[in-house]
Amino acid sequence: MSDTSSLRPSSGGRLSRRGFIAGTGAAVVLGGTAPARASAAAGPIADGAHVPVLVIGTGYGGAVAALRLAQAGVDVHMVEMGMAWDTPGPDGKIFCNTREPDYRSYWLRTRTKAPLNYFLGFPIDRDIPRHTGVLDAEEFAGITVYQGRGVGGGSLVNGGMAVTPKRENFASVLPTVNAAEMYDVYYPRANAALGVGSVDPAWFESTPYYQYARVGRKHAQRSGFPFVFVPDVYDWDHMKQEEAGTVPKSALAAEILYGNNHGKKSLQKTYLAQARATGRVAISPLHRVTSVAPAGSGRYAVTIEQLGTSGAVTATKTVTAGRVFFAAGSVGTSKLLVKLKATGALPNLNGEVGKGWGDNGNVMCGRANHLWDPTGAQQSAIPCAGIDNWTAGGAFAEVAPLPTGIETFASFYLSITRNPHRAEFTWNAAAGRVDLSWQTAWKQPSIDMAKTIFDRINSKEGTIYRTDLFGVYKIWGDHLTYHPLGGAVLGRATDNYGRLSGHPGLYVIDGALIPGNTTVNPFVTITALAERNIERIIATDL
Ligand code: FAE
Repeated sequence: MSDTSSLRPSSGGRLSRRGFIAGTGAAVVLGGTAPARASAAAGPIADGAHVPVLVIGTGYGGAVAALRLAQAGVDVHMVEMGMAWDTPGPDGKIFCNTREPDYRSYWLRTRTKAPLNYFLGFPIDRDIPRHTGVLDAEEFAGITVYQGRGVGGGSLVNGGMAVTPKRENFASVLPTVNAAEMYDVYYPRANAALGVGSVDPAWFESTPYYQYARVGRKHAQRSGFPFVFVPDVYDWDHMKQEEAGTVPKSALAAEILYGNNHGKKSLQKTYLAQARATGRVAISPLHRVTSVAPAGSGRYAVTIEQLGTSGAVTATKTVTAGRVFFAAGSVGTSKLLVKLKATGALPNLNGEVGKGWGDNGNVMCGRANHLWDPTGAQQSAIPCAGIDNWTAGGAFAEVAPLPTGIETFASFYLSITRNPHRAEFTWNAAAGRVDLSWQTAWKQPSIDMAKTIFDRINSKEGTIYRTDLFGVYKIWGDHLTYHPLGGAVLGRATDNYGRLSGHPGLYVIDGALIPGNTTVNPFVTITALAERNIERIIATDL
């Protein structure tokens, strides 16, 4: 895929549909992979075990590392703090939907913490049983960071928007990485393995489920903004069948934030399915890494807590590994590294660890449409389009769904902006935790950039901002991010391929490598960068 093919200009007319690799379960196993091996198929990791490679986390970076290492003949054990998400609950479903959050929704909370937490000015959060649910709303002093918990990481809860940044923006993100290699080799590799595809433009025009996006397009275009279709890893044929009623509804039944039961090609169906099929990759869910320290002979001792579904620690294990890949996500990896450096477990990490963290400029808002511009009671939970004002105003706005099941007359947007602020993780010895220096006021540049789009649209349409979605008379969702990035930045905390300085055999391979912004939704870039780095590491280190 070229850089320009990820975002397709929308004229509202017919555009050819992009093909994608169907990526479900065993059907996508690469030819020539090894037969299942008993060693990797065994259960959770045992206390005292030694593994050649241990991967912390099962999101994008971890999944790429595990698959490519296994294909190179290396046995890998993945340790994941969240659940496996392979067993249906009492209602026959693995995940709950956004309208009825239950015990499966949140990571160890007794009350939901919905990103959009008010409606018509009233709070909508509700009590839930404490459980190792799929979405973590992790609270720091100035920001709530939403993350996926479970085998598949963020791929379990995200919108699946699979965006390759414009090539001219890439150098501003990762200047030390050869862009030609990324766009010729690693982005195409990542997009293929993730199963990225795009909505059928003809169906887009006709289905009631994307009326909200068509209204978003009309308003964007009338104000002169480029409106673009955005690829996604959802199985678009499945979505059409959902509308036809021939398969169970999933995207069309408000399944997104707390998991998707059918059409989304999460990592469980793509990279991780391929990795498992090699027979060389084992995964221990409900296992949380708390320490990594040198153990002599080039090995590392890894301390792991086994968790019950109430969050209680049921066992503590120590294993050794020849190499350890930190793939716990930007926040998870940064917190571990900062703690391990400060407490002396990994004393040789350099002073860049914990630095360079950003929120990808996320800010949310809604607009109140006129009564003659309804956005639809039926809305697909999977977004498929956005407004591109990156060059002129520093904002790319995803036209987001609001799948409440009733007509809201609201247009809802998640903007990604060029926010210049970067925060740092630090060890708080007194409290025994890692803090993050982000301040809520640092969202102001993001708000200003988002306003370059929405002030103009409101002025043109004669509309106003919604003030009832994030509090009482509050316009901006400026308290959160879905896109944590940085904390162990490539070329600073690590070398140019993710090798941590000072401790040979330790690597970072997730969103922590990216310095705070990707200019678009981040997981394709995280995946492509992981593909690049692991190829080099396999060639030179193993
Ligand atoms: P990630 O996927 O977060 O995986 C890290 C894994 O490590 C998780 O499974 C953790 O549970 C696990 N872990 C953490 N600490 C430990 C520990 N100590 N021990 C063991 N396991 C641990 O990392 N991005 C897009 O590109 N498009 C979208 O449409 C999009 N929508 C999003 C919507 C929501 C609601 C959210 C929350 C995120 C969204 N994202 C989206 C962001 C995307 O999911 C995120 O950038 C990636 O998942 C980050 O990938 P990593 O591999 O860095």
